[in-house]
Amino acid sequence: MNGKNENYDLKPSSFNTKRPTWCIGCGNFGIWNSLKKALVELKLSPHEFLVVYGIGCSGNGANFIKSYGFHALHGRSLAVATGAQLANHEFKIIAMTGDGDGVGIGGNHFLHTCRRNMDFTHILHDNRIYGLTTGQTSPTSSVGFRTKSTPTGAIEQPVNPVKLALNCGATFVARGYSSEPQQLKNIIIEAIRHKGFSFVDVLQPCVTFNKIDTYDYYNERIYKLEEEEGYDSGDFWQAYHKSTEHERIPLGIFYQIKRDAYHEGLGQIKESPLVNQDLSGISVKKLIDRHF
Ligand SMILES: Cc1ncc(C[n+]2csc(CCOP(=O)(O)OP(=O)(O)O)c2C)c(N)n1
Ligand code: SF4
Repeated sequence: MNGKNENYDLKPSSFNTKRPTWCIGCGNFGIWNSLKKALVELKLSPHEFLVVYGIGCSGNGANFIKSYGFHALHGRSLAVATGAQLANHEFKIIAMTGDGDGVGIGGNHFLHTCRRNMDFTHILHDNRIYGLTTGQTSPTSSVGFRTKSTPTGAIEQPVNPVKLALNCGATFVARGYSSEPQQLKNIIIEAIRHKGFSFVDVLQPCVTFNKIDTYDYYNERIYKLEEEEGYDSGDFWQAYHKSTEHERIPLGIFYQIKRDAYHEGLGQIKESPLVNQDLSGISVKKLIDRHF
C-alpha cells in the first residue's frame, strides 16, 4: 500500500503480542485473524497505523495487536479516532467497537462520523449482546431475546447497523462474518483503502452468552453479495433493499461511493496535516482575554 516498503517481510503473526483472553470459540478470533492478514496484504507495519478501541470484549483487542493503540472510554472510540485523524490525516486509523459500544452508548458519534465522512475505518464486532459485562441485551439484540437485563424478552426493535450507516450517509458500508475469514479479510482491505469513512459490521458469535445468534444460525442464512448476478454496490437503493433482508443474511460490500472526506473541506489542513505544521507562533491569549 505504501509503495516505499519493498522489503516488507511481516507475517500475520508479526502483529501478535500475547495470547488473547477471549473465550475459546469466540468470533473475535476470526476478526483478529482477518485483520492481521489484511494488514500484511496492505504491507502495513505496526508503526504505520493506529487502532482505537472502545470498552468490551472487542476492546480487549487493544492488548492483542502490535501497533499504535488507544483504549478509549466506552462509546468514545469514534470520537478519539476523529481527533487523531484531524491531527494527522495521512495516518491510517481503525476504530474497533462492540455493538453496545458502537451503536448504543456511542450511537451519536456513529451518526456524525458517517455523515462527516471521516477518513478512517470502523470495524463493529456485532455479537448482539454485551459480552464483557456477562450477557445483557444490546441495541442489536432481536425482539424477544431473553438475557439478564430482559428476563421476559427484549421489547425494543433492534438497530440494523448496515441500514443505519446507509441512512447516515456513510460512503463505504459492508457486512462480514467472523467465520468467513477470506471474504472478511478482503472487505477489511477495501475498507482501509477507501477514502472517507468505511464501516464494516461483523457478525461475531458470542459463544458464552448468546445462544440465539450462533454459528449454526448464521451458517444457515448467510450468502455473498459478490456472488449475486447484477449486484451494483454503487446503487444506493439496491444496497438499502439488501440491508433490510433478514431471513437470508447478505454479506459483502453493500455500498461504496466517492465523496470528499471531512479533512478535505478544512482549509487549515488541506495542504499539510496539522502535525506537520509550525504552530509555535500561534497564541490563543487574545481569544482567552476577550472571553474571561
Ligand atoms: C460509561 C460506561 N458505561 C458502562 C460501562 C460498562 N460496560 C463495559 S463494556 C459494556 C458493554 C459491552 O458490550 P459491547 O459494546 O457490545 O461489547 P462486547 O463486550 O460484546 O464486545 C458495558 C455496558 C462502562 N465501562 N462505561
Ligand atoms: S464473553 Fe462472548 S464476546 Fe466475550 S470473549 Fe467470551 S465469547 Fe467472546
